Amino acid sequence: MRLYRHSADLASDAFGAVLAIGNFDGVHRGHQAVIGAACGLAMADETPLGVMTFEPHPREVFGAGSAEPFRLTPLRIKARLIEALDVDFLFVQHFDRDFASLTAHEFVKSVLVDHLKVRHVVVGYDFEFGRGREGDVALLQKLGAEMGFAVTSVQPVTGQAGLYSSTAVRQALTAGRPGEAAQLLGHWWEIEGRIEHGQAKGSGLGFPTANLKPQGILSPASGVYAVRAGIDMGDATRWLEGVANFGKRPTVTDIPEMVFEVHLFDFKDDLYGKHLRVRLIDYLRPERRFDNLDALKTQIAKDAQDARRILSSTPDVPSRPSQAPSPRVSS
Ligand code: RBF
Ligand code: MG
Repeated sequence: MRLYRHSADLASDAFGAVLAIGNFDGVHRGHQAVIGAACGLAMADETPLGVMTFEPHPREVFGAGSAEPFRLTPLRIKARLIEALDVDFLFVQHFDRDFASLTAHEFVKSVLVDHLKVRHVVVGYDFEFGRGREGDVALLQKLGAEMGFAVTSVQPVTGQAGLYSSTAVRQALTAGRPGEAAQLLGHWWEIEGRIEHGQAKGSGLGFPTANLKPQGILSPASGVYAVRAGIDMGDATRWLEGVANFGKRPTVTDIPEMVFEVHLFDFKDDLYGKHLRVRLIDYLRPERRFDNLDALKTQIAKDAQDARRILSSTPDVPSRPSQAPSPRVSS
């Protein structure tokens, strides 16, 4: 998959594509239905398959500073998930107030038609675009008819766990239900980052940890998780199992910022400076203040046992909701 960040860089391999457009935060099963519909059309037409997304997330531009981070997937993870859907190129449209001030008509004419020369655009049923979000699917269809490209919209996709939506995924994660989040997403939710120097206290407890501070993304429920962690080496990423605490470790020193402390089973090497991907598999318990370190140590040993047991019976890929619907598509 090629990644384009500036329309000036677009090469001929991106022209005339079937293009799926959206924020695709999380790349959940609903997003996968949109990109999957585009994939089917691109194969039938023997044209390239492209995805257009916006960075930063429009809500980060307009909600500036006020709200807690809500992002499920920073660009790096989003791009990795989109690449796995056999997409030929990802066009990352820089989203700022200038871009947001384009009218719906201007966006379609200058970006989709003049720069990308799109053949076919695929969007979700609730797609909105242009200044003040004035444009919707009906307007996109009208402009497509005028300017010579086809438009397909994908109807909402509902599974047993409800409508697939980024909001539902966020709610599951902040409530400590990572398994439900994974069912909605179609993949385990991951946080990632560079391993920071921790205090060596974890080793003293008998449970050395690799520490990472997720930045600019949603905070899941604080507490203890069964995890699978990948030492990021692209396709050769090495996956290990472990147990992690997300919190401020009140038993030891209350630290101001939440930190993810990951203890990997049967692993001794130093991970400092390495890039770690951490998949939240199951939630074990809330973080607590213990009377002494011995009590904490006993609890962590029990957490590790619980996590090993859960992980040994949890598949690598989250199970599909039992009533897997197929998306309705309309042109
Ligand atoms: N610290 C706490 O103060 N309360 C906890 O409930 C707690 N649970 C933890 C569970 C696990 C699996 C791990 C790896 C750590 C936990 N910690 C907890 C953090 C612990 O205090 C910390 O790893 C060491 O102090 C080293 O920084
Ligand atoms: Mg949506």
